[in-house]
Amino acid sequence: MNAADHRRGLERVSRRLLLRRTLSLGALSLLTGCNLEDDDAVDRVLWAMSRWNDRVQAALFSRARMAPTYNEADITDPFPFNAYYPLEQVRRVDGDAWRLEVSGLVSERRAWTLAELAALPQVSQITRHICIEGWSAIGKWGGVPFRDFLARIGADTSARYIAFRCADDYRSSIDMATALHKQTLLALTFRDRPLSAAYGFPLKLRVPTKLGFKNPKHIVSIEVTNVYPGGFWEDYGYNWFSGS
Ligand SMILES: Nc1nc2c(c(=O)[nH]1)N[C@H]1C(S)=C(S)[C@@H](COP(=O)(O)O)O[C@H]1N2
Ligand SMILES: [Mo]
Repeated sequence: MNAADHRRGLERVSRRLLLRRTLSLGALSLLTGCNLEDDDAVDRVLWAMSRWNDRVQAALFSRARMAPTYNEADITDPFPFNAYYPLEQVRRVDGDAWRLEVSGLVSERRAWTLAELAALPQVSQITRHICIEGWSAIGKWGGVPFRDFLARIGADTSARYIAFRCADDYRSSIDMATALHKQTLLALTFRDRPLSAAYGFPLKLRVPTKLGFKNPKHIVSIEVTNVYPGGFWEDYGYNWFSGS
């Protein structure tokens, strides 16, 4: 994966924007009810995602709306790797030295070790990861429900954003409603084993209600903030909300 490929995906979406300027409310059902195996349907979802502004999308977002879940037999094997660099350049994070920094609008600003995170109550779920480039894959991620973690650090849940920084200098950010969504996980495992380096060891955010680029891997810091944080692809012009 490189910047040029991502640019092409973005250009394709904007071309569609020029071709079809009206969006029926029926497109809303595409966001939740479409067959994601169907490339055209996925394209329409991507197009719809880019069409709406973040405010409208946030208003439509329902904390109660769940992303579909799947069975063990549905898991895509091998699961695809993607990053803004090739597989050979994946960061090898030292799990013992690694710390998760927590800052911003929280009552407990301190660093967490991997062992401390692993000691928190864990859940797992099998969901579909959808990349803006037009592929999707089903995976099983386990970890700490992000809303439980936010409660533990005493996050101000009236704040607007959560910003993530990663060991490979990737960045992303999500809205508070998505952060509090039941299926949003601070993931430590993939298929019941610690995340491998390629999939984001030691920690990634798994957000099944958002596109793949809003699932940061190799997280090193979390900040709760009211200042719009943007992100790596967000700053290139990818729609910030990019979800359902
Ligand atoms: N740290 C980091 N996280 C990242 C990326 C990245 O380049 N660096 N790429 C994003 C994109 S575009 C996708 S599709 C997914 C790919 O995750 P995977 O390798 O587990 O399939 O990671 C997302 N999170
Ligand atoms: Mo992606």
